Amino acid sequence: MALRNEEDNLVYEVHEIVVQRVGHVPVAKGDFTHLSKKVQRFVAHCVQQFKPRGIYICDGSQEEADEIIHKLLERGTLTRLTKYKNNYLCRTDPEDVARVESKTFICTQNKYDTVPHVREGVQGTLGRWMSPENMKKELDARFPSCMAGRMMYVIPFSMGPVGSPLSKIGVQVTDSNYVLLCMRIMTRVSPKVWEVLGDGDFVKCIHSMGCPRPVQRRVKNHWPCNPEKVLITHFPEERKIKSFGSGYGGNSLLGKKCFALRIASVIARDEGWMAEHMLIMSITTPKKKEYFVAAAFPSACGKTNLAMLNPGVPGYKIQCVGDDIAWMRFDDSGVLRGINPEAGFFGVAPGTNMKTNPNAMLTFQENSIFTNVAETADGGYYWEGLEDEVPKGIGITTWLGQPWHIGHGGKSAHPNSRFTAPASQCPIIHPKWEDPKGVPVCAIIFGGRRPTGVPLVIEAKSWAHGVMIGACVKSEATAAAEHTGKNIMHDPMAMRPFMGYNFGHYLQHWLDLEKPGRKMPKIFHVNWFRVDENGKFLWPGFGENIRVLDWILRRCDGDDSIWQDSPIGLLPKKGTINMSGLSDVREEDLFSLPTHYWLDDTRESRRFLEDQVGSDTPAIITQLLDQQEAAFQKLK
Ligand code: GTP
Ligand code: SPV
Ligand code: MN
Repeated sequence: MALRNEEDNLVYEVHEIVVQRVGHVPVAKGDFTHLSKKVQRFVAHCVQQFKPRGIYICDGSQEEADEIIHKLLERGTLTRLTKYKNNYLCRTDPEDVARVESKTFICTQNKYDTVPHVREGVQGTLGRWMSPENMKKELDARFPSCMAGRMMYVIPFSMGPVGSPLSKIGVQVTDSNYVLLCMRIMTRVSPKVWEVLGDGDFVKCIHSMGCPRPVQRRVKNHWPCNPEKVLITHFPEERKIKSFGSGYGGNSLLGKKCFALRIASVIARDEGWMAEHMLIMSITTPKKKEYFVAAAFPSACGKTNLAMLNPGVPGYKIQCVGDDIAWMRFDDSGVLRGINPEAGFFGVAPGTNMKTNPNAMLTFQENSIFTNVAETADGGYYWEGLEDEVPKGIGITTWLGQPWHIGHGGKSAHPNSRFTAPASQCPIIHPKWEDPKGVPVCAIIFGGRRPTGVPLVIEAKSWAHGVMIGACVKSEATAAAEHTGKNIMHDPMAMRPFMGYNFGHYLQHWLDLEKPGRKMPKIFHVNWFRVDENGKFLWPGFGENIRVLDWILRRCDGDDSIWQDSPIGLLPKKGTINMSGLSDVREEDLFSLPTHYWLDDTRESRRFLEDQVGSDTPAIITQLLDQQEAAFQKLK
């Protein structure tokens, strides 16, 4: 049918289009019939259960992003940061600002597939298990009709380069368009994913803010969520994730911690590889030799900063492969090769500035989303650490929307406020960061925030000893998740919140990776956070960490003149870490091993493993701790 005006010119051509429907629910965008049968079944099941008002099948295009951003600006969920190109500020409901570990569960038929046999009477901290039957009750109290009145977005995404043999595919449904925008940055969202998937299996990712219309609670900051009913649950056997009530990063961007660590660690165990909470970086030395290292630090302990380090010593070149998650496997020639399964950075904002991390700053000048940071009167972002990088005296609005200025008490940005930025925009992103084969990893570095006792760097004496060191990783608690516990917390392998299966089995999996013919990476432990008697950091950190990396790489090259033995591992011989140009570094204090501290620490770590991993602890780990204790006993 054609509509004509008086002069008989064609005004509109009107086509008869049939709106696709799944049940009664219209498909607002995309072609449902083009999805594989498995995806159709998954989506149809979600529609039936969650009762959205429409289905929006995402294609990852820029037009799609523009449309969603426009909608969110209009609604007030996003504010344009006019100082930059295509940068946005988002303020969440103040009750939804971090991962919620106490509401994060793994469901398997057998409890001990998920959690270790803890000592009797002990509350386990390495993973939370719930039986599928009990979980079903919890889910039934949340998910039916949870998307009423809202659009359901269907997001096809690849963790790792689309089509790479090391990559895995997920499909996320969500009723949050903020989550969609962040997933587009953090993962690879594209129709090519459907092609690569064919009729294959995918990780089923289900996310709802848990706030159907008409809303039952007062919505703050245009951020409908449901803090009382948050639940993040994983079914590793079915490769399925269900997350309810929160829109915050690790709770809602399901490709990240839920898939790339918890589900993937189970797949990795089954297939003989590793899914780890690690950065991957390349270091080219003044001699022009390139090395790749991976490093595991607990949340908010310095991975992003190390991955993008700006060297304090001339002659080194750093390139970034990934800042949070590494998937690694030994290739046919016995070399450990790693990829970064993500496509973006979800980085801690406070502390980031042109001195500490210029490469991160340059990454998020455009196409980025800032969550729970403060805003300057000239349309810029602001957080603690940017004091010297904004116009003097500028007016600031806090993350809670209050007027504020530098020197005012309290914090302007939430301590766990974050930037979400495309990795491709990082000025030092490695040319091989998307290489499907991955990069060869020669060293694995553990670390944490250890204010006392722990030296700047330690080298493990063997692979098994390195696994023990990893199992004993501890750190001061940070704002990355809600915490009720002690100040120094165990975070073995920096994986405590992200374990997908029994931690004892996980340690055994690590030990079993050592096989004849494999070039096992050397394992190290670093600590940038030791403080003096006044609580001041003993080590300048950030760009100066290159000095420690340099020592580590010389050890990887087999330099035997730079180490000395100690009960906890190999330490640098005095004078073998380049300290030139650094004033007032108290080397003695940085490297001291107080006997009483270490006797206590060793016993405490063994006790932790006995309590928390119990009979699932591999015997070699306990033996190594016994040896360590005996060595310190002799020194007493
Ligand atoms: P997640 O994204 O939560 O996994 O954190 P992360 O491990 O990537 O930590 P990130 O690099 O974002 O650093 C967290 C905080 O530690 C920031 O406030 C940094 O400024 C601070 N930090 C990082 N590296 C150093 C360092 O070498 N020395 C000191 N003193 N602080 C550091
Ligand atoms: C972490 O806590 O380690 C993070 C942030 O990287 S989140 O994605 O929220 O888990
Ligand atoms: Mn992290």
